Amino acid sequence: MASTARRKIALIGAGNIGGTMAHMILEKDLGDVVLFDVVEGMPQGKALDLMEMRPTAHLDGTVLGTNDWQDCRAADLFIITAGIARKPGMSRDDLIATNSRIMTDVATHIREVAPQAQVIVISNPLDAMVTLCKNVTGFPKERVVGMAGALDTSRFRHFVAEELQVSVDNVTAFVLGGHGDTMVPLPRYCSVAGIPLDRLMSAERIEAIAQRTRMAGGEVVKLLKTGSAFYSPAACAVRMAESILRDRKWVVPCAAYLEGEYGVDGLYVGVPVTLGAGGVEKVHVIDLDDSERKAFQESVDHVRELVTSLSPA
Ligand code: TXD
Repeated sequence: MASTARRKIALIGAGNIGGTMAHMILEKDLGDVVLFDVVEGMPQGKALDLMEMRPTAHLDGTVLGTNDWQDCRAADLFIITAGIARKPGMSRDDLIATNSRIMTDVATHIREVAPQAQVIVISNPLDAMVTLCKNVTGFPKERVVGMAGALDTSRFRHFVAEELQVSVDNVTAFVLGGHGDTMVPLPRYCSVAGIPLDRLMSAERIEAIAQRTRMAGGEVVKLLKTGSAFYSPAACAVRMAESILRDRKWVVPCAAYLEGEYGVDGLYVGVPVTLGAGGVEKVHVIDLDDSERKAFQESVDHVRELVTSLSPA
């Protein structure tokens, strides 16, 4: 990726998250956006609306809405939300059959139009979709990463900040494992301005917040009724994109392909990684106590089961 040229960012899926990311990318001026969807007119309409916002918002970047894969040619970064989202009563895993077909189609096109690209996958069930994307593109593990832990962490931080009435900026948190109800919030690694969380909150309150975090996606789905969360997932993916495109080297919990780290081999699992120009530049391995290791293992087992159930592409 040349450092002087404007970056080309292709958003595959122009629905709730895709459209919101286009807006956020323009505001941050991370590059020029291609907003792709299979629905005719919708990405073009959103792109036109965003382009007409630019004079008033003083923005220079461009957004192109399209149904043509050729417009995504040589993009530096793809962010994939293509697929269907949850409705009340559905689990993320219920989406697997439909979204596997869509992901196979999308990844095949990416391989063809931009073989050097970086890819961030958002579509659910996340751990299975990011695996499929890596398998179909054949891209190295550094260049295909999944967004989930960033969102789970953001939710945990919000709940802690709200309860303690402190700035969200002061709260750090870690959530490991798969993006599902088996995710593993790690309160032991959470702090408020450096103060360990257990000095500020009872064990019962911490566990209640960890549990709310596990179910937080469903809480939003239940309220919205017609789809799932989109502002917070969009912000998390755009932060990951910024770390990659601007080589910020932020440490972010992401679904990364493990080859021995945490005792896991050949599987995408949520772990803290350094994100930079090289994509996933480092997987950080942290100590887990017995109960954390047990919960992590259960989450890994669930991800493995889900990935094994993927029909051959
Ligand atoms: O943390 C996370 N990873 C997530 C994931 C958090 C929240 C939501 N998450 C998942 O993201 C959710 O379960 C969905 O699987 C995706 C996208 O969620 P979004 O809310 O943006 O869904 P929409 O609004 O339904 O948008 C999906 C778009 C829609 O416009 C379809 O027409 C399009 O995907 N679509 C396609 N685009 C391109 N190519 C193909 N083949 C295609 N098929 C559908």
